[in-house]
Amino acid sequence: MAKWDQLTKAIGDLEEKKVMKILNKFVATNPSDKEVQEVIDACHKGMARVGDSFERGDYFVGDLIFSGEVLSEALDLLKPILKNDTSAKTGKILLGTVHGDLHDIGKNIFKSMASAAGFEVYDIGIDQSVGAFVNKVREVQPDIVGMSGVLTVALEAMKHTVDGLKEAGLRNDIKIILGGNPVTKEACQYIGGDAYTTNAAEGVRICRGWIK
Ligand code: B12
Repeated sequence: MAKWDQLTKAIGDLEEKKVMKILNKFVATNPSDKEVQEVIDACHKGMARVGDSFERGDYFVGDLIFSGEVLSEALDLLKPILKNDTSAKTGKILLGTVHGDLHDIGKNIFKSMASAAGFEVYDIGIDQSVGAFVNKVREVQPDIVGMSGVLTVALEAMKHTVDGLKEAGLRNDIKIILGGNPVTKEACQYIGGDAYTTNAAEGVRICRGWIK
């Protein structure tokens, strides 16, 4: 059994108490960032199991909602132990979940990790219209725009958002990173992003590379 399989299973089985017990024990060991990342990956795998159970019809929307609550609680526990690395030159990231998509757990993980890495993160929330992204880019003038989405339809919304930024004449001033499970290399090319990832830690590495 791999190290964090029990955690993955507990999340997949929606065993909130067990999840929090494992994580409280973990936090008390003063773990490294690498270890925190391993634990976040295990949580991620657990959420994929929840998704599979939902697809099979074993779980219902209420279970999805509960899984979201469990993961948010888990994240709140992990956030304070993400080390603050201020050695990187900080940049500004504008972050939001695109129009039509209400999922924000992955976005929030990226936000925590990017903040811990020294970025100033402006999170505009979920279900954000093209206009909301455009207006906030004008206001904040970020170095990077991060778009999140986990629904398949979010890919089209990301494309509209990138097109909107182009039309507003803002595209050339920013880098765009796309995140969320359905984003692939092909999707990124179609949407017109500069980079994509399904891993928050990799997303932070990419953003740091842009700010150097
Ligand atoms: C929890 C959940 C919900 C919760 C969301 C709670 C919340 N606050 O987010 C609730 C109950 C609200 C929900 C609702 C729905 N959901 Co839902 N949900 C999920 C579930 C189980 C987990 C999603 C999740 O949080 N994953 C864990 C996170 C950590 O992963 P992630 O988002 O990919 O993020 C990681 C990376 O991608 C990256 N990342 C993410 N964003 C960003 C951004 C940037 C800039 C960067 C760099 C990186 C980055 O970092 C993260 C960590 O590494 C998935 C199943 C699954 N397999 O994903 C279904 C799933 C996404 N949902 C689904 C569906 C169908 C729905 C509903 C339509 C259900 C319904 N009938 O009402 C609604 C849609 C509502 C809407 N309009 O958005 C489908 C989507 C199918 C599709 N192909 O489009 C899935 C795949 C389930 C399934 N297998 O059928 N859901």
